[in-house]
Amino acid sequence: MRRILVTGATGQIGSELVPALRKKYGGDNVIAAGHKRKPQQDFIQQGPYTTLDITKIDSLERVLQEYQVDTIFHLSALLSAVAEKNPQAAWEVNMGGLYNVLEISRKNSCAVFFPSSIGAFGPNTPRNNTPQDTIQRPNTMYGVCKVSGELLCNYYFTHFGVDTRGVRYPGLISYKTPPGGGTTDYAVDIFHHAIQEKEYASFLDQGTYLDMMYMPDAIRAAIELMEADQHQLKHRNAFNITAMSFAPEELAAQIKKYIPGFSISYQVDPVRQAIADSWPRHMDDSAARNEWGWKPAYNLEDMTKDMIERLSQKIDETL
Ligand code: AKB
Repeated sequence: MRRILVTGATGQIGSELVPALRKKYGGDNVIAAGHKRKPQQDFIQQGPYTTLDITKIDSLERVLQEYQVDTIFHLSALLSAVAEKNPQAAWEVNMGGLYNVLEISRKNSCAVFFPSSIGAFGPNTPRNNTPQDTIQRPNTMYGVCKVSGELLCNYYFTHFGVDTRGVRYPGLISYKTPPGGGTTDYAVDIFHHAIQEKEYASFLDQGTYLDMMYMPDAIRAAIELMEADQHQLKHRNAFNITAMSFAPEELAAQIKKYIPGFSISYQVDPVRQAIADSWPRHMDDSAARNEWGWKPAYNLEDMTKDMIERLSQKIDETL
């Protein structure tokens, strides 16, 4: 039986990971920890909720002791575009927070899930079919934190036996939470604008291919990796995983099938475009497929259909 702490529980991944973990392991066994963002009602109704400042190790220690945690899904982080605006804060939260989680896990024998990202790669990395093991020289603070985080997690596994595991997430698409300061967020933003205004000005240019994934696959990946037989894992931090790769105009064409009057234009943001241009276009995720059976369920067509149905319903409910 696991007792799980999810940090960053009110964020993009946490909002959907917490309910999925509670369904699998029981509501009382999953402690959702947020910081500033107000929790949704179900977080409070369906299991324990607490506030936590991840940069303060005492705060983490208190939660661990109170709930007798043995597994941490550590999701608190500033995303790429926000991190570029405030690199000092990004280092403090993204690296300082991870260091605290690993130290506490070393002392309390906890397993740790750490989400890395396509941001852990840089302009010198092969952009097509990006290998699992390849050059990683990111030029963003977000990427520096992600690649350092991967190395630190591996260090805690090899030196202290902490059961650390992670994936390199591509851009994640979901209807539950609004976009939160990432470079791949155009692929979420576009759906909100398409449904409400029938037009969207993309901050990434035509032809900008990036790996993407629908949130149900991302949630399943985290849970399946943490459940995988450790003897099958040759890698740990972190596995390339992807579900689809597309450019803004290809996503727009899919959306047009459901919203025929929709149109896309381009108002390129140079900061986010430069970040996107330093990331892979399409990763090779065969290590994840071979070592723990990773397989995405949603492609571009399935994801677009589901997003439009569910987001339209959500928007209707709030009107
Ligand atoms: C971002 O765009 O910052 C994130 C990521 C790819 O890690 N969605």
